[in-house]
Amino acid sequence: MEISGAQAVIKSLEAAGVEVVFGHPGGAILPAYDPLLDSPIRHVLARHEQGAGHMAEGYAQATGRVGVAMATSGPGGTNLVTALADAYMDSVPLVAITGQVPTGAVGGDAFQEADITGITMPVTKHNEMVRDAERIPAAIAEAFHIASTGRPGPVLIDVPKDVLNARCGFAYPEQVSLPGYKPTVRGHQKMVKEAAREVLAARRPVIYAGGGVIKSGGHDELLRLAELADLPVVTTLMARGGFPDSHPQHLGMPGMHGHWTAVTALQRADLIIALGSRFDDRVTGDLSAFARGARVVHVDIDPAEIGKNREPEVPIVGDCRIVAGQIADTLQELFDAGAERPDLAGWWTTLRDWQQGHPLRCDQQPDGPLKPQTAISALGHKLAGQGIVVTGVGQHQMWAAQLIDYERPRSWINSGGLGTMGFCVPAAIGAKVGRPDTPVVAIDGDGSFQMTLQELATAKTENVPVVFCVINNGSLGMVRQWQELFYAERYSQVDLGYVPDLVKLAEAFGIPGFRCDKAADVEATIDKAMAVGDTPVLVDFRVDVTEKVFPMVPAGGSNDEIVESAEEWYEKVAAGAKDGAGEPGGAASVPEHLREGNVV
Ligand SMILES: Cc1ncc(C[n+]2csc(CCOP(=O)(O)OP(=O)(O)O)c2C)c(N)n1
Repeated sequence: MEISGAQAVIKSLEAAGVEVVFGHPGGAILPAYDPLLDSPIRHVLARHEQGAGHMAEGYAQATGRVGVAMATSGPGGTNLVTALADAYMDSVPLVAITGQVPTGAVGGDAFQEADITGITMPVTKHNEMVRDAERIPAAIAEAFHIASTGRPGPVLIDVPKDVLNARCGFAYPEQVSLPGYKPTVRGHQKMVKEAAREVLAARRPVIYAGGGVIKSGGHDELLRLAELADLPVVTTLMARGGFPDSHPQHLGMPGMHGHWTAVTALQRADLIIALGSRFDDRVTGDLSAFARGARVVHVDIDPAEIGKNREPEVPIVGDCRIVAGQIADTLQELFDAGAERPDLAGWWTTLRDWQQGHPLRCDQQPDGPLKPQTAISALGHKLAGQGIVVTGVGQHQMWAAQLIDYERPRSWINSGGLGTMGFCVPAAIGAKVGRPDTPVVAIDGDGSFQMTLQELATAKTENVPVVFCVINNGSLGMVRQWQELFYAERYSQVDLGYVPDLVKLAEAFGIPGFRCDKAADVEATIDKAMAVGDTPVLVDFRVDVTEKVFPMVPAGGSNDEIVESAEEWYEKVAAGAKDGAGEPGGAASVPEHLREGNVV
């Protein structure tokens, strides 16, 4: 029986097991929106295609399944680009379906035409314009296969309107075979053996776990490997939750704003076992000064990552879950055969001393301005390792990564690679749609929030009960921090000026809104917001704009130069560099709506 190309699109999504599509309709994709009405697939109507894309990402990151976004041609497609780039950088499995102007009009600057396959070529794992309706099922099956296997990523399928309207047969392929696309998942046994030998020889080893651990579902294997040889573990921004924070072998997060001990342990290691991590500049700092004395075992499913930034002594191409398991098996065999366990007692003594001496600090005064760290830590305590935290980009993101304990994979969702402000609200909606029984707390900055806050209407319409918290400092806090520290407090375009009244805004969106500006009220406010449960809520935390994220490795600096507090910064890094500048965070630089007396 013949069906339309549009029906083939929807039937293919059904055959791929899709339960929800995040999208926004328009002319060229119109034919595909009609058969959606007859499909069991749920459609979530985002207010902006960027929102639809981030929702699909949040869904994918929370569930481990492929997220799906749908948009029309031209501006619909271009609005998706940021989310696609975001998914590409963070290896998020995504399939985007876009409408295109009719085949005959392609290339003619037709109304709402954009060369979306051209535009997205560098930010998708694969893309294709389907020119023949008969190919739709195979193209979509391939898209799901490519998005979800190997190193996951976004795939875009563009379908011209005449192809959507054409008649075709329908046969969804049971299996996809793509010659030339065969990700290597098992590590080479010789290299695995080498890796195990490196572990036996090391005296200061560290497992440097990255997002690949979560993507591969390799957290149990990581735990087994770490416990087998008593190895310390650090989890990157993308790997938070991939190893339980409460585990005694966990040292925290490395990186520019990482935990002091995690940063320094990597820096002083004699062996780094990199699992699904990519020696990102935010982790290495000055690459030439990074972990100079360390040998490196690098495990990654993407061969292009290996040796890209740091040449490893032991390169292993493969899936993190499988290779971590292989290394653990091999180590076990060596131990069973009488190999001596590495003596790490001295290393652990050093690490414990560092942990004692370098805790995270926050000097909340009971009657002083509410510190963002106080609000964020309290949210973490309330969640107690349960639930999912989603953030925007900025200081609040770093505090949420540092201060909240993540006990399980897929409990922390953020935009790590691209650093996309506006990610939080839609991604949190997508996460909650995917995991409706899990509490989802969105922790956003007031700048990031104002980029996609219109999606609160989507949350309300679709009844997605996320607790949206805005860490409201009236400022583009992270940029302000850089201007304070690197530009002698010359604040340029970081004061947001008028920030909408978020409680009234909540009211306008038909959801409850709460405000909190005192440390003493934080707990009660969170309790009230979390007790709501059946509808989205918005919490406005009015916080101290002068607070800065520490520890910090100065941009481009070596990880040896990690600084733990503003006092230390001004003493060491910026000594003498503050000529003529006012007091850090002086009253004049406090945004209008946060000045004393103006908090209502
Ligand atoms: C789309 C986008 N534009 C600009 C930036 C640069 N940027 C990084 S952090 C930041 C400020 C974020 O402010 P806010 O969301 O209020 O969070 P805060 O740092 O105050 O917690 C900016 C502008 C970005 N990451 N993304």
